[in-house]
Amino acid sequence: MTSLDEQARAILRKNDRGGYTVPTDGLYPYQWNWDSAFAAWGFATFDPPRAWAELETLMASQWDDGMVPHIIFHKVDPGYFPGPDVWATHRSPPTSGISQPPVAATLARLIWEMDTEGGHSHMAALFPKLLRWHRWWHETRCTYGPAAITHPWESGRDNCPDWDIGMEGVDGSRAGDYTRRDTGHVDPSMRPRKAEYDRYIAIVQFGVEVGWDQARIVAEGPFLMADPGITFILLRAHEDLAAIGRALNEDVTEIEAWAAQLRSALPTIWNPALGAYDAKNLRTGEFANVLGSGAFLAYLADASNPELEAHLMRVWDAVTYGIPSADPEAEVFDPRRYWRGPTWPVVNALMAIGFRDAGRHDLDARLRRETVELIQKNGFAEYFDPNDATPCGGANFTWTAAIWLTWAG
Ligand code: 2M8
Repeated sequence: MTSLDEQARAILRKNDRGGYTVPTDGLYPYQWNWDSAFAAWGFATFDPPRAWAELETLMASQWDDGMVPHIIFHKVDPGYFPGPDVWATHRSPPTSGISQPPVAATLARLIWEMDTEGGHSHMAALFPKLLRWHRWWHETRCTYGPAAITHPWESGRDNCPDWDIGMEGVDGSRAGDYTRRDTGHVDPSMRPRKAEYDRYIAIVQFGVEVGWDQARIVAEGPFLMADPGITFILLRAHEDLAAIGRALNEDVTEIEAWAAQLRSALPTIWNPALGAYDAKNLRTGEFANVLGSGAFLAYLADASNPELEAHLMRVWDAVTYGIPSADPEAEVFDPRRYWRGPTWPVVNALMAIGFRDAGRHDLDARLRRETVELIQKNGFAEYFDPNDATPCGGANFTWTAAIWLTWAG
């Protein structure tokens, strides 16, 4: 075990709040959905029971309609905004009212492979919950074909340029006065701008106004965009859930049908003008015309092609470290501003799962080498400048530690 392995384990232990892990101390004091699934994967390398507990705590906050919320506010902490009072979902424990990228089934399958015997009963208990969550995605978010998001936060890639055209239609002036907390923890120039935050809050307020009625949010809400990233993550997760179900002798016909339907919708998010998968404003039918890391998650769902790969190599060669979250040759590229350019070790790890499964060991080896270099040079940061490796956002980050233990290190 190297000292970086030890540091990574220590980060997971330190961010463990008992049954759930926070993304990082201070900036993110609650349980986040996809961060938690990555934390579980990391724990599985040295403490499998703790890995299962993480997933169980996450799924315990599932809503009656099947949704698994993006934040669970176990213990109120004034260090984060917007807190449970703003979301007003009236759940116990309080939660947000949107979801996040459904990586849990994919990572649960990997965790089960690492803990086959000990994990059997845990996997059997989690399966029906994951099934209900996937049904929720299929029924409420895939009505247009690809997976739709109702808030940029739902994508996990909050302020990436993909959402700019959808955000133009959101009236941020409704947000009123509020105090951000994120900019007190980290350099504000690395965070979304105020104009974006006003709109984030305005979309939350709409959810509160309609009592978090998901059908109304999809039909009438201020923001609705097709997300290539979630589409590929969900497609892959459907396939992993079906594999889990088959191993448990469950009937998986329904899951296979969801996967087939989602795969058949992929041509609707292929933008011929861009030569790549693209986000689409579902209110107007307009493409974002933005190349981002969501498109490259196609590898995770075995949905890449030579045209997309040419773009991948172009954007990757344009930076020094890892795959950037936005196209470095586009005007909007901003190498340190959160999801508008930086490279995210956690997204690199997801892409690498796809590279490996496709037998693309060349791509996996390069991505791994560059991600290792970032962490060796500058620690377990939330994300990095892809040009000069500057560590950005929060330090001692759970998912960066987790992907070190499972993939990079
Ligand atoms: C970021 O998102 C939250 C809102 O959900 C925020 O900025 O306050 C994103 O990077 C998201 O993908 C991540 O899950 C979360 C916690 O790490 O932080």
